[in-house]
Amino acid sequence: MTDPTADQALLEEKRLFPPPPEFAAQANARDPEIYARAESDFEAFWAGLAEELEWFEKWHTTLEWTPPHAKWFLGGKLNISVNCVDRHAKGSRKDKPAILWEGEPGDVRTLTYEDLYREVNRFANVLRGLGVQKGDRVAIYMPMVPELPIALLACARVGAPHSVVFGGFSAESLRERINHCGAKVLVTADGGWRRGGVVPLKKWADEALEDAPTIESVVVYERIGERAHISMKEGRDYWWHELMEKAEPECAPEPMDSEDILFILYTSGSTGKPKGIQHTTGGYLTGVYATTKYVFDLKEDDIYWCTADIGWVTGHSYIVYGPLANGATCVMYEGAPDTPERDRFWKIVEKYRVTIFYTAPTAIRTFMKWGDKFPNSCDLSSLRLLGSVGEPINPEAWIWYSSTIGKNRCPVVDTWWQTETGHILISPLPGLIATKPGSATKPFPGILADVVNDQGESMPPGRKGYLVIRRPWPGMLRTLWMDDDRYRQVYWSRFKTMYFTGDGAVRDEDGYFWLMGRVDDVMLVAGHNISTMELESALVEHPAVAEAAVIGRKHEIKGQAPAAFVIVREGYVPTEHLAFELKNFVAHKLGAICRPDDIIFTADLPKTRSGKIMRRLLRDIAEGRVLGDTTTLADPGVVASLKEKYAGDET
Ligand code: 6R9
Repeated sequence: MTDPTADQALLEEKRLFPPPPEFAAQANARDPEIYARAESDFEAFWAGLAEELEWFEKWHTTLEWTPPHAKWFLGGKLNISVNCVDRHAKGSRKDKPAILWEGEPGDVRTLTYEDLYREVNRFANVLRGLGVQKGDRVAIYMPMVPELPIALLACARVGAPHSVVFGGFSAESLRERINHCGAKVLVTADGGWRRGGVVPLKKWADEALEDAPTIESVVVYERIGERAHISMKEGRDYWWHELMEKAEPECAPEPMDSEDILFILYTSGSTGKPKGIQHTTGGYLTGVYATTKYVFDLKEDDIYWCTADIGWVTGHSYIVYGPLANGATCVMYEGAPDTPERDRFWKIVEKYRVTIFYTAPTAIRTFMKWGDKFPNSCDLSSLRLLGSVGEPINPEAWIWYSSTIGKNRCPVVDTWWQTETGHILISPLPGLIATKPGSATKPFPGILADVVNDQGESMPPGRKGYLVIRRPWPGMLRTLWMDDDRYRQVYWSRFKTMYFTGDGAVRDEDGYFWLMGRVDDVMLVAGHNISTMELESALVEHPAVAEAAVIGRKHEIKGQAPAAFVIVREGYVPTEHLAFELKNFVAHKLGAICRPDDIIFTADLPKTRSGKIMRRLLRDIAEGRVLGDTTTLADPGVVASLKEKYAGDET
């Protein structure tokens, strides 16, 4: 991780985008002093933000740090549903839309804060009626309908940690997660809509429950109706609407300790079973509230849309808790971006006059591939801020996003964070920080991030290392559910008092952070560290390339050799000649050492359902190994066809 030369290409990105003056003038964070203020006393900085929330009882101690365990706002009592719903519904935001929802088939619903209050209270009573008490776990397996955030908030109201399982996961993954957290109740739906078809959630849930002894009851929301063809099990399964009809309209919120668990969310580890990331109440809420306010510059009149699924942490923090804690109006969309047409997202932006739009690089690259005519045919003039999350965004995609979607008017915030971190840790504050395409820029105020070598020593600018966080932050995971040993081992064993992110990074002369992907995504080619991401960035700069995934495959002499899986843009033909040209293109751009040994053209790449390219599988394919676990793949068929290709027409 200490090769000084490998990262020059990224660091040569010199384009600088200062905050547009009219944006800067109105930004929530417009005083650069915010950084120095937070740095001089980070505990006081976070405490000041926590004070903007509603507490039943104030904390007596801001932070207790006994590495690797942190506690924030000790002694404080609050309820998150009160912060996200009651205080708006009981005040001036009563009639303000909280959720503007659009189903894939085109049906729409608007829930004001008062509506949300009513639904959350009722469902909280439903949960209590099913015997759910503070501390009991509730598993949630739902499509993107308003009842999903309602269920989360109702769990928070009664103090039951929720564990959301993404609706695209299999029965087996659902069962594994239910059993691991010992959930008492499952909330699901008869199905969801995806590209015009029905996602059979209840059917999969039934399969999962064949061997899930802790589940006592199942609540089923009716989204599909007849076409779902589901069966209800007497004494176990209840219809959402029937229980809601009978439920009392008011439910007293459980006074939660700051450190009581809010949720458990499973995330895949590089080895072994998924990890149950455990988040608590006071610190998490403070972190998501503050980052939403300052990174997304959220204002009273904004129409905010985060396109993630609530099954992922991005949806937890930036569809549900962060925006609602700020009293925002959020757009929520159920389905696919190309149903019925490839302009669906832009149609939604136009229709609801979305002002803040937050999506992932993989989506951005897909939109690029589809071509400009789709966004160009819609009125995107309402947009004022764009966000990106999930993986490093290559400069090409960043520029496309900024120009084609943002019309060079909107700041782009590239936000780095993890399920574990709970909220954004590295990102520009859009009114203060000049952005550079491909860089997440600077740590959020109060966050002390660093790039270190194996010995934990800070690396000078231009030298690659591991991204670590040197001091605790409010929304950090507290441990792994039922596995504190693994928590210590995964995050705190490499560097004892610094949080190990598992990501590689490099800082430039201006102190900007450039994320290099997971450290296991770094190739060692003839002794040189080369980031797969750097090669990918280079490849997508070629006009013929829509998307590229690069891995290091075993090589007798060089140790590892770069192999590139490439999707060509519409209008280009994948030929041997093009493969040759691409190899030269990369060699020319990054140096001969980076020249890919293999170019494999493909129509698609294996991605997790959250859109991350599964490089581990690509490595297995390139090295001819038996494929490991593919259960988290969005489309397992992609792997089979790639395997065939690699063996067949390697170029
Ligand atoms: C929020 C989320 C976390 C991993 C993280 C990193 C990658 C996320 C990124 C980014 C570069 C960004 N990642 N955002 N890399 N720039 N803006 O995605 O959480 O699913 O837990 O993934 O995603 O590698 O370590 P999660």
